[in-house]
Amino acid sequence: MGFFEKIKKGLTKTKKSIGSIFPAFRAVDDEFYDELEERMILADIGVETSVKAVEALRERVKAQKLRDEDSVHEALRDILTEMLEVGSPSLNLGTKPSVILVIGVNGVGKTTTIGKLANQLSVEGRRVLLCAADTFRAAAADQLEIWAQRAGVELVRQHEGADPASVVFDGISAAKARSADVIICDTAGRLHNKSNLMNELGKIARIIDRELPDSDKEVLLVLDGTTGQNGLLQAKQFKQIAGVTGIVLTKLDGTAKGGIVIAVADALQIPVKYIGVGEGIDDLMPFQAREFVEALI
Ligand SMILES: Nc1nc2c(ncn2[C@@H]2O[C@H](COP(=O)(O)OP(=O)(O)OP(=O)(O)O)[C@@H](O)[C@H]2O)c(=O)[nH]1
Ligand SMILES: [Mg+2]
Repeated sequence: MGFFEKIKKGLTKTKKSIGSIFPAFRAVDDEFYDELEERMILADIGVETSVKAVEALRERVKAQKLRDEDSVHEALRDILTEMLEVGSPSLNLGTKPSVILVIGVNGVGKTTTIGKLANQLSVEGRRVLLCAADTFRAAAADQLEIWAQRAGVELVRQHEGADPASVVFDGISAAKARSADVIICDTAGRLHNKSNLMNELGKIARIIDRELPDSDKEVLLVLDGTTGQNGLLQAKQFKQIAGVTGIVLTKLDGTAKGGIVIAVADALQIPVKYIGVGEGIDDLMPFQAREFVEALI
């Protein structure tokens, strides 16, 4: 199944609850704009971004004298696509090794995403090494190890409760010794409290910078697509401490309404790089803005 079909299938919840984001068309009047804005907010696009998009549409309709349904629909697609195109959607992994640090609150799908991503990169011919820097939960490294086996990639781990930064240090040393291409670090989503978590991530980021000053680095923030506007709040907090370079939005196969993708990209000006569309190893897709918008509206 291609990107478009997968997304279209996943976003049936939106279709069921609000029909289409694009209201029944009579004329482009205030009533139309109000209804459109309301539907966008219901689809999780968020108040701020919805207001902004509708404002942009008003201007474009006026400037280009658009009147018929098709051209207004098309203009809206263009505007939403532009809002999603806030940076490169692909990973910057030019150096050997390069690093991907994966962060996010607990349960959003970090470890699963790492498994899927490791598999994709490995299939592309890169030597991947996973680093189990979530030492908080007993089973976390075991779970990552299962994914490493599935994807056929290497893993570096320590005992439960070990210092996560020291696991990352080990991972980097191993990657250098074995000339791995990409190191992917899993991290804990929950520690005893939030400031602990943020301190820990800061420490890991500093170790990576110190040990690999010239390497390409990606910091991927994983967000659960079904948590709606709460995801936006999380993203704002993580952006402050970890210099996020890309978003992975998971669980778009389930009850997600999808609009959160646009809200996050627009509010944070961080590109969405991948979306998770299931629990299987192949259920991670590189994000395509235009096709996403077409499936959404
Ligand atoms: N349907 C669906 N489920 C997903 C997706 N991604 C992850 N999951 C499921 O979400 C649950 C949590 O995933 P994990 O990868 O363990 O999440 P995590 O962020 O590593 O969680 P912690 O390690 O506890 O912080 C698992 O049951 C996954 O199978 C997705 O794209 N779609
Ligand atoms: Mg995990």
